[in-house]
Amino acid sequence: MDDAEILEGLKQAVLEYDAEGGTRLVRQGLDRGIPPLKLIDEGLSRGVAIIGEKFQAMEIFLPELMMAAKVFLESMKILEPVILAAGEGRQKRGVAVIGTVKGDVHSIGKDLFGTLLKVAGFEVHNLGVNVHPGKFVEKVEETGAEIVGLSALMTTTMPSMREVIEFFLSRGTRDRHTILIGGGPVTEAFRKKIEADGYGETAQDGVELAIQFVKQRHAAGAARGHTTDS
Ligand code: B12
Repeated sequence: MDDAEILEGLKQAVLEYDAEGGTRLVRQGLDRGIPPLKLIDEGLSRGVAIIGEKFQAMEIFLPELMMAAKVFLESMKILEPVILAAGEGRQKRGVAVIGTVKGDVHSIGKDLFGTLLKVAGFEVHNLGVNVHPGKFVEKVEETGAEIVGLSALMTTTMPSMREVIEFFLSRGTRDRHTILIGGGPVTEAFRKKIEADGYGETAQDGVELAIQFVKQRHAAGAARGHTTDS
């Protein structure tokens, strides 16, 4: 099997709800040296995108959606440690609190974002799914996180992202944190509308934004320190 066949096979494994076949192909792909993110983006994710369309067209229903998710989740059990190994020994870059917003139980993209943040050197506090806005504020205050990552996969739960921002505003701490948002239906226009700091189309885009924002904050902090000293 060549690389293209493995990637196509992964897509098919999701479409056929074949978790065993999926994990076998993931192992084969890793053995061949295919990067884990390529297995996700060009294999598994292509499958779930089609599953989403079929679900919307009512060709399949919730049980199938769950079985397709299982193929992804089982594959991630193998891929996550491999991805994390790439970040071992990296210098700590900052602290992040992430979660899927209230009313939404989709976890896969958010967890991938968390894994990639760890690889980049962030200490990550993953609050899970269906997270009440107050929980984000609580955890951020407890950990001193600079980055807050919010995920929403449904148009109906996107407004919960604004609620989180409002919780920070009501605490008077909005400016101390960088709020990043992402997930299927989220867009840059929506980011502007709710006044979040950054939108990542992919988890990797989000990590790059997080790195950039932390650098800017540190640079601004250093500049302020310099002004006070002189
Ligand atoms: C798998 C799946 C499920 C699984 C989730 C399992 C799990 N543990 O996550 C299960 C079966 C539980 C599920 C349930 C439901 N689902 Co569903 N689900 C999906 C599906 C097929 C794939 C989602 C996925 O995991 N994709 C793969 C990951 C990797 O992609 P991703 O999450 O988008 O993440 C990427 C980026 O968005 C980004 N990202 C994600 N989060 C963040 C955060 C930050 C900060 C950043 C920077 C980036 C980032 O990074 C990732 C890539 O690098 C989607 C279809 C779709 N096209 O999205 C429907 C979909 C999201 N589901 C849908 C629906 C309707 C439901 C249900 C309501 C169904 C029902 N009748 O019960 C329930 C929801 C219940 C609830 N209250 O939440 C609809 C939502 C429609 C809408 N209103 O907008 C979709 C779009 C399907 C459809 N086309 O109709 N679902």
